[in-house]
Amino acid sequence: MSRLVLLLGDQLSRSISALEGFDPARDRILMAEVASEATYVRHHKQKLVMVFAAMRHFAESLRAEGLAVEYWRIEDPGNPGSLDAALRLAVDWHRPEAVILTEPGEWRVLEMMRDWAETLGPPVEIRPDTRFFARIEDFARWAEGRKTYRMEFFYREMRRKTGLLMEGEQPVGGQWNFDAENRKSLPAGHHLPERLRFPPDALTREVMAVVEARFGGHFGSLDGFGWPVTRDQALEALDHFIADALPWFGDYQDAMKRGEDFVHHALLAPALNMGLLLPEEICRAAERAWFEGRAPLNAVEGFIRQILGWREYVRGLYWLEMPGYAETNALAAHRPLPDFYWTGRTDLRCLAEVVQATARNAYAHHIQRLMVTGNFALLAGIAPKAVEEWYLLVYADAYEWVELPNTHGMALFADGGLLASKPYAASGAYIDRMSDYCTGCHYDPGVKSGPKACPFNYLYWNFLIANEKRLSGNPRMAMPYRTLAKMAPARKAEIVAEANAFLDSLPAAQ
Ligand code: FAD
Ligand code: DLZ
Ligand code: SF4
Repeated sequence: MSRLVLLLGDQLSRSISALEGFDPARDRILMAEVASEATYVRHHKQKLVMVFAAMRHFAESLRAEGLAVEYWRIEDPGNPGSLDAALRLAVDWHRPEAVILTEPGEWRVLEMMRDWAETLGPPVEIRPDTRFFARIEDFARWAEGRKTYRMEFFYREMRRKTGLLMEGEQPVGGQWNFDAENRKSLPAGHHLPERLRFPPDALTREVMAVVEARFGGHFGSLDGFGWPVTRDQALEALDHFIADALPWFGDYQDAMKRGEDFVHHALLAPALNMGLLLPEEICRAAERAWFEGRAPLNAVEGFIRQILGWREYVRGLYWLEMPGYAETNALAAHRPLPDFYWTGRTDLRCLAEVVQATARNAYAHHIQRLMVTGNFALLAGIAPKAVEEWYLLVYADAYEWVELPNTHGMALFADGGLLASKPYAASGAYIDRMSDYCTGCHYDPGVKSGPKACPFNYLYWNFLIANEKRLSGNPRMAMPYRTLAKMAPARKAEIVAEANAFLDSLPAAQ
């Protein structure tokens, strides 16, 4: 039987389920760079280069193994323009007896696949994506009967299931979670590691030229592009992280510093989400570093929790709750996205730093995403759809299964608390404590009102006032609401007026 296997741009793993049982004598692989995937949101130019260059390198490696790969480059004359058109064309040409797919990372693509199953002609087999620790059904089983889902409990199940950092039934070190040790700000003079960048080879340079020519108006810059685009590079990036950054990952996980875009973060999510690395090999490498005394437990546990816990948890939640999940707007947030999310031009220094770093690298680390751009969007009441489009578009690691729960649930609380037990809302004091952004900012994090007041301060209290009915019953919000209750009505009115004047003065994105 001859089969046609479609591999998507984030399915670049040799062990992908769609390639199981592949018969080189009869079967064929289809890969297609298409405008519809490049523009359904106008991805950062570095993400486009990363995806297309990695797809081309992966196709080369499959061909080197002797597998038949039909490949559409984006600039090829007659490029079909969409995955749907590419697949229908290939089915017409080759008349395969079956089409084999691995389930995708986005609901909209799953719908496309389900349509193919009904309308394409040959039987279509959609296989589970076995690259994750938990199957979609495993998460659904865990979630069944629970009113809310909490990552910490899911994570413990995953530790037990995988044996990662376990001694029999007990967590190593006697604790599941060492987060209390992981909230340090960067001390002056702390040495940060030089990060590995991969100078683009000829193939990647060719892709860069094509992307600049065709998608030059997309967000971000290609200068200094250095993301891994092959498995070998991704493995090198993993080794480098484990040796040079992991030991301090825990301590400074939440720290932010001007001009330091990466701190001790892994920078592995783009390669991981495309399939160049597998989550299991990353976690085992980190675990080994602890066993061999090369990294402390607070760092290794904290890091493994991000992948074994958060990454698996948000995926499970996405597939359990979609498509309705994307439609909720629990805090009735409707403001447009301010223009500075695209330009980085704002006198709020923290936001300028993070947006400019995002344009430079297609990357910002978790606390920058959550507590700077995310926190601002939450406090300012920006419409979830606009914020979600921004996050899906600007980061090299963004695919909806992971971007949406993080943005909709964690940053914006738009799911009403399904993912997080309380909104991650914070005033300027948090940003001041965790970064050096406030030094030299036009505003002062210690000032509460007036022209020098940090906008995060009055936006924070305005957020609590605006959402009092929705949030004051949340036990984890009891403390700020007790403080608010003691506030004089005139002071509250002043906060609301100041916040609205500030928000109304922000130019909306075009
Ligand atoms: P590190 O901080 O070094 O963490 C190690 C790994 O853990 C990451 O590579 C990633 O695979 C995993 N991880 C860490 N936190 C999370 C998390 N909250 N959810 C899922 N995986 C996690 N991550 C994405 O992969 N794609 C996204 O589109 C994305 N969008 C986000 C949007 C918002 C608003 C927020 C707050 C977070 C988002 N994250 C996203 C999670 C996290 O910020 C990134 O995974 C991380 O910054 C990637 O950089 P790193 O590889 O250096 O990660
Ligand atoms: C992200 C992306 C981009 C930019 N381009 C392509 C492409 O041209 N062809 C392709 O097969 N995949 C691409 N991808 C990845 C898909 O968008 C991804 O498979 C879906 O978002 C599902 O996760
Ligand atoms: Fe951001 Fe406020 Fe600090 Fe300025 S003072 S950097 S706006 S937190």
